[in-house]
Amino acid sequence: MRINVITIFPEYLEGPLGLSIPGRAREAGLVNYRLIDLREYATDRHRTTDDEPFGGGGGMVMKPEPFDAALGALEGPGRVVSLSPRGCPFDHRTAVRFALESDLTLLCGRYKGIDERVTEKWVDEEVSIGDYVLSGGEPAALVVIDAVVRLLPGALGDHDSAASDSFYEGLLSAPSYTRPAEHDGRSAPGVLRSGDHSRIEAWRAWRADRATRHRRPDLLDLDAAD
Ligand code: 6GU
Repeated sequence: MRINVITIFPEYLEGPLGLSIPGRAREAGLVNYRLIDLREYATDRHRTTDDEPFGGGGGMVMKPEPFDAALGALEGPGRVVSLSPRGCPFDHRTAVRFALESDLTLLCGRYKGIDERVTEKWVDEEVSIGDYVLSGGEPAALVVIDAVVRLLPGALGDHDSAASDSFYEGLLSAPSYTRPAEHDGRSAPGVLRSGDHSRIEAWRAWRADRATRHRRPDLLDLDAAD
C-alpha cells in the first residue's frame, strides 16, 4: 500500500511513522509513506499556502493552487481523503475500507480549512477523528495511518491481535491483565489463569458487553440498526 500525505509540516509525521507498527510495516515492505511538503507547490516567493477567507471572519483558508499542483503531480493518488473537523466520523469500518485501497492520499488542512474547490475537484471523502478542533489535520493523519496500517496482513506480530481489539466485533474489548498474578493487593481474575479457553472466552464476552453497555451504549444501538 502507498500512503501519500500532503501537509505543510512533513516533519510532524516523519518521526512517528518510523516507530512502532507503522514503522515496522514500512520496514516489512507492507506500506510506503510519501510525505509531500505543500510549500514546495506554492508559486510565490514567500511560498504562501494560506489566505484570508472570502466573506471575512477569523482564521485563514488554505489556498487552492498549491493543493491542485501537489495532487496533479501524484501519478495515482488513489482514494483522496481530507482531514477536517467537518468530516464524517472516522471509525473502525472506515479504517478497514481504507486498508483495502492500494493508494491513499491524505490532505492535512490547517486554520479554517482548505478552499472548497479543492475538495470538490479531488476529495473522495472528508473524515474527522472526533468532536473537537485540532490546529491541523496532521495528528489526525497519524491516527488514520496507524489505524489503517495495523490492519494490513502481516503488520501485527504474533502477540498483537487485531481480532481482540476494541471495535473489531463492534464492542469495546474486555480488560487485560499480565504477570504478576497478584499486584498491590489485587489479583488478576482466576478464570484468565485457569487454562479453560471456553470459560476465558465467556468471561471476555461478558466483560466486553458490560464495558460497552456502561461506556458506549451507542455502539449497541448502532449494531441493532445495521
Ligand atoms: Cl481530521 N482535523 C482537524 N483540524 N480537527 C479535527 C479533526 C481533523 N478531527 C477532529 N478535529
